[in-house]
Amino acid sequence: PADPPWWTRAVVYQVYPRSFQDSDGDGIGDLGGVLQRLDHLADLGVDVVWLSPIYPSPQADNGYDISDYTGVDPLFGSLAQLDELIAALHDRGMKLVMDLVVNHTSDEHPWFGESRSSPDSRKRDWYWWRPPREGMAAGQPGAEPTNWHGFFSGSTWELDEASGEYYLHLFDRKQPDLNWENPQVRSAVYAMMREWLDRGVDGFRMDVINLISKDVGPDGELHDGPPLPGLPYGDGSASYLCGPRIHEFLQEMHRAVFAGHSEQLLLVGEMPGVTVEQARLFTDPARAEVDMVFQFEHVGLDFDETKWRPRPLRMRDLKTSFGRWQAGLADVGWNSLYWDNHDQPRAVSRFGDDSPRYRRDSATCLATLLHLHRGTPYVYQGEELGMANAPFAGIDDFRDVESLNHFAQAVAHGEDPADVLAALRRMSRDNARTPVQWDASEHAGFTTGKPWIAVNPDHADWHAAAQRDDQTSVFAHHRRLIALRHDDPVVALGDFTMLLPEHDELYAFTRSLDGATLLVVCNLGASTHPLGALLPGAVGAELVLRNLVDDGDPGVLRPWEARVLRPR
Ligand code: ISL
Repeated sequence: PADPPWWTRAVVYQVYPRSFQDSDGDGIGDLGGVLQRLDHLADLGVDVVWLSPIYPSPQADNGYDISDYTGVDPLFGSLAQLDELIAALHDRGMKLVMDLVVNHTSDEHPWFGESRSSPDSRKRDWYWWRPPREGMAAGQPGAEPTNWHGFFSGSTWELDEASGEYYLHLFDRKQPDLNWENPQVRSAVYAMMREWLDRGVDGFRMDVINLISKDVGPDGELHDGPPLPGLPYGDGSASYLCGPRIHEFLQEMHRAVFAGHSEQLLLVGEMPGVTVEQARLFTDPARAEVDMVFQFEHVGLDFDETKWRPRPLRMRDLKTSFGRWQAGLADVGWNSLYWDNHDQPRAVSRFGDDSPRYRRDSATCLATLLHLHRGTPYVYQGEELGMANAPFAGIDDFRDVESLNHFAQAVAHGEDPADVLAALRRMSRDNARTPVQWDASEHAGFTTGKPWIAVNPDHADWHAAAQRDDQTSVFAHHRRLIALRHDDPVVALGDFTMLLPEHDELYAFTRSLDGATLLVVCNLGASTHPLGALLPGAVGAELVLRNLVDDGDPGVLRPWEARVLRPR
């Protein structure tokens, strides 16, 4: 049989450039900063860097609102520096994956400017323009073409006074949705992607790529969704999550952009709401769509209807979910594995225990659990240091459009501001966006200026400089996990079997390949558990890797202890 793809052995590191390293003192991270920190990535041993958007952008959504797909925003540096970064990574044997944001552009993209200029514009149909609801006047409350609630609160429709028509924006009003039904839009996107590949980039992380196909009727009809409790909007997701032409579009993209060299590339689709069944289709190599997807099930287990209604995670839910994804993509397709990214609160605070006593142990326990699954692990900047959620004092400390809009909308609808703030503290994306903590100095070594969002005060104790040469650090543990995946084909390719599915604190599984087996046992809690009775094979087994600093009693699993074992 053919060799397994290179990315089955790879670990990806996500750089969110705005918060990684500033090189020019303006308080915002940039490409010069990434270039200064390549040793950190090489030290960690990652194979791929995924770079969040650096393209020209009004920064309404920190660069996920792109006004020019072909350049670099001066805020982040220059195209020459990007070329330098590609070359420097390649020199060190690493690859660079760019963010591809093509569900929408910025409203300041020339395509949208032309589209908005007149209903007769040649690019009018490049976006979703619709008249007010039948019998209603433009601008009247409820006159929006559909009742959809946007990802960032409010309606998904914005009125353009000049034409009296609305345009669709699933995210911010400054992020109008491109109309993928229009073949000119698709060829323009594919041409742009080919240019980046010609420049040397090694693949794409495709932003909300399962939202590009909308369920539109033959006469352009779009449909209302079921009402949302307490809001004057409905849930439109049935009209845009994995819409009717999504597979057709991705296959067309693959033929137009990747055909002939896809083996060297990494293609990962970010797909909110994707199911295992759909993911099998997206990642089946025979269908030539993407290599893997980011699914959202496990990061939706700790809240009720919306992320702003958090509740504790139940261990059984986590096992059922991960177990189903491991099984569902066992014979076909491939998983991507993540706890953290720039949209999620910090894992050690969310699923671990960030109290001084257990922060190191729970961060390394969670990492062990994740990296030992079958799939490609993604490490988000700072995760390798055990970075935690930030102590935001009030609404003025937040920067993210999603958080700010939600606060305004919830308070306007009568929620208690203190409750809304409490939810933001737990779930806001800004938790992941505080600057990377490089050292103990005033701004954590991130900038010599004033950081665009406050540095977490815990950087005095939690920073890279202290961890790099400390074999017991969260950083050193990540380095060992990454090396283990590189060295042991069982970690990369072994079959996954969940053990103890009902247990409330222990998460255990085996990985097996060609007669070799690894047994992974993780204690996701603060009590001690005897292993002998639960997993007899664990007691006499050879220790491959552990997260706690000393061996301990092989028959007992201590709080937040994780062990990778080779049964004899
Ligand atoms: O962050 C989320 C959880 O509330 C999602 O709603 C998130 O907006 C969604 O996962 C899509 O994310 C991607 O597209 C957005 C951008 O804001 C995110 O940063 C990006 O990762 C729009 O481009």
